[in-house]
Amino acid sequence: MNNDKFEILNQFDLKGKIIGIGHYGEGHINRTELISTDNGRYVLQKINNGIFKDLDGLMNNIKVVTEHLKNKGVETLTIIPTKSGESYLKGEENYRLYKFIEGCITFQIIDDREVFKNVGRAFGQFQNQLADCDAEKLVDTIPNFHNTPKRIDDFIKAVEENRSGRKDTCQKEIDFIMDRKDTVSKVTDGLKDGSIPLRVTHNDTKLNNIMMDEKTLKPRVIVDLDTIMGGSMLYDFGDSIRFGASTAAEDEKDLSKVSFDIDLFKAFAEGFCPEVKDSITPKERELLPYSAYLITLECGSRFLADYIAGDVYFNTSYPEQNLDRARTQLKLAYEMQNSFDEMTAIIDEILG
Ligand code: ADP
Ligand code: GN1
Ligand code: MG
Repeated sequence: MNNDKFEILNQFDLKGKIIGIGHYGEGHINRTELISTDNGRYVLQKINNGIFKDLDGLMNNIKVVTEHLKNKGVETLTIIPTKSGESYLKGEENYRLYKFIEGCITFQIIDDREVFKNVGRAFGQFQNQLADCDAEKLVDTIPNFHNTPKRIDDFIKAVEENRSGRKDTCQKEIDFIMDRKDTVSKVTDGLKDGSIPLRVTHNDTKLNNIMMDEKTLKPRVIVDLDTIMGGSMLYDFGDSIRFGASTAAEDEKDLSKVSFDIDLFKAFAEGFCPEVKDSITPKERELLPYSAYLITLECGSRFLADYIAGDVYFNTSYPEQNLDRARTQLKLAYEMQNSFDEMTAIIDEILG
């Protein structure tokens, strides 16, 4: 049954006899499998080459970043090379193998503010650990990844093309985004005028991309390094809030359960802000609350665009999942937009 997998695994420098292969994790992009052997566990990923166009560049980014982190004594992903010494297996399908990080769990949802504060601290520290990583060595694995005005243009195109024919089932959601299309350029403007520095950022800081120690529930390893590239600190802050400061799962169908939890926002900011207080610019600080709204609206528009395009980008497990995801994001964005003053007061309280 798994003969193909055995053939793939056989090409990696993997120790031990394979005793189990099973689907793993909740990622939306790659296909991830847990490989058990009689000599340790591994994670095999089919890298999504529809989305990532420059796999040599992408794997080189991961090598640069993981070596940078290891040199600082920071626990990170370990790439298991192929038998011929490559960082991934090239072909029509492309695979990579990581050591499995043992003793950890990830959360899809969180309600413990102490735990989330620690996540904020970990992402703030991650930012500092990468501050002296040379951005010139990194390629843009997805150009314009968080260029929100461009994302909105792409969304408008998807609506116009209406490839799935589903446009009429989500007119309310389309209108919500269209009403806000002129609110999305503050970060790209700041990057252009220099008030927001380009940093090496993770760009996909959702809660299930940070491995938490299963006993202490403290953050241990930040994973999913595919989108590490030049970006803004605000992307990382905003994306963490988008996913972690929600009271419900990203694809919750019952919107009455979904809301923006300002206490969780505060908890994350209490962890994150003190870590970056020496490097944050006034503009970045001013836009922390806005970044939560921006990245949430951006993500909502990406989910809705994908729903309308026929589920071609994000992994889905049922037909309406991208629409459900879009709806939670739009509700959160709405609530965040109404909480700017409260969020700003919290940031002021923390940073003085
Ligand atoms: P995707 O890009 O599809 O989100 P990820 O690289 O984030 O793929 O992997 C999916 C999930 O698998 C992660 O959210 C994490 O929970 C788990 N995971 C990834 N790498 C490892 C690893 N080396 N050890 C243990 N778990 C991992
Ligand atoms: C994807 O890869 P994953 O599942 O950690 C996506 C993010 C989105 C997120 C929404 C490369 O993250 O940008 O914010 O889904 N990653 C990519 O849950 O597009
Ligand atoms: Mg992931």
